[in-house]
Amino acid sequence: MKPMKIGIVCYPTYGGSGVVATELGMGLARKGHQIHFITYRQPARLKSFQENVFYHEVSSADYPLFEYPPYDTALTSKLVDVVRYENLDLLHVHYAIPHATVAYMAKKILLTEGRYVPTVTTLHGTDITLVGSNRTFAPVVAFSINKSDGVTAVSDSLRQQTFDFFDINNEIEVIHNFIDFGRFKKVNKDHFKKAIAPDGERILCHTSNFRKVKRVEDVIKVFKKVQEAIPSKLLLIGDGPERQNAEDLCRKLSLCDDIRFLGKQDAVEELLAVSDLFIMPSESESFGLAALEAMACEVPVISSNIGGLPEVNIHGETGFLSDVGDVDSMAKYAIALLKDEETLNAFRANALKQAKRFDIENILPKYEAYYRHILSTKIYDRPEVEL
Ligand code: GMT
Repeated sequence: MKPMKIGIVCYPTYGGSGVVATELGMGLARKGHQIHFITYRQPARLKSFQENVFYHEVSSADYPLFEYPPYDTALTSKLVDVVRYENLDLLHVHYAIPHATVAYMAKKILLTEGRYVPTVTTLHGTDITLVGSNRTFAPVVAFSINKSDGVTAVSDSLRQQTFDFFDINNEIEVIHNFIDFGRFKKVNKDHFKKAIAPDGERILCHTSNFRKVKRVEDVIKVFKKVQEAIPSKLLLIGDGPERQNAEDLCRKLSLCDDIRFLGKQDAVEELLAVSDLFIMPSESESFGLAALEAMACEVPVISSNIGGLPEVNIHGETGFLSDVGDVDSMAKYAIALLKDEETLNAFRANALKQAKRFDIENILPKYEAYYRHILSTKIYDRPEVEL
């Protein structure tokens, strides 16, 4: 089949949506498609040269008159330019705000030149849940979703939430997050394990951007209870607004010797490889990519039961699910797993088996098929053309 030329717009940070967008683009490029990333900074995971991958930086003019640089306008102009000159078949934008809105504007501009570039929007969660608490964005988000040629959500839960929060008259296809087993797999890092846990302590792990929704303090409270029952260490990977509060709590609970704040790490898989248990007590999580990364490295997960987490972490098989904030229950499950090697090993195997369902090799063809489906829609069936 003919390779496609696809423009990808995302937030280029370490966040899950940027990771998914970048890994998706790189995976599609490996399959021969031509991928153009259009972002304000080189995506964190787009490090080295790769065939079929192009990067276009968006820089917004900073005139003294403007209090805020007009990023949306700059991005629109860049999209128009790249679609025109690279002859893109389709734009895939990650996040409704502002990307789907901007893509709509670019589409309308290109239509005045007689060129129709279909847009696909992927919803990742915060664009939907944030608006759940700030209704002023709702008209723009709903409009942008309804005007996308295709919409995907990263979990069944997020799809349902989108219909619940907004007035949506478009279809939403669920295409789950995915994992690259070429990178995320259990490898032998025994020397590393010895350095972190010299007396054979269990190793618990949490990775996030330390936003309030991640409830990092709950991770520490769970760890405190686990440590009272089983000698253990805790690795906290990532950084963000709640880091100071988390450090303060460690000091208050006298846990500083057993908790390591590692900051942002590129090789998360090496830390997961030495971990026995992953803790994700989030109060909002549309999928939980970090949990999937842990499971791919054979690490069972103790998580909250909100959002898309039950689609990833299977209660009593790959780990356990508890209500948000129920640290007693999370600690009880963690101890049950960590105290028994046989049970832990069974859960490790189940975690890997479940992660395999989300292998990038299975998910990439879903995106390809979805793009081809969107591209096959006849021009006169597209509502934009009459507007
Ligand atoms: O979790 C974050 O704070 C980052 C956020 C993002 O927008 O980059 O992640 C969201 O998208 C990921 C990829 O689809 C999902 O796996 C995360 O669950 C989701 N985060 C939330 O819903 C809080």
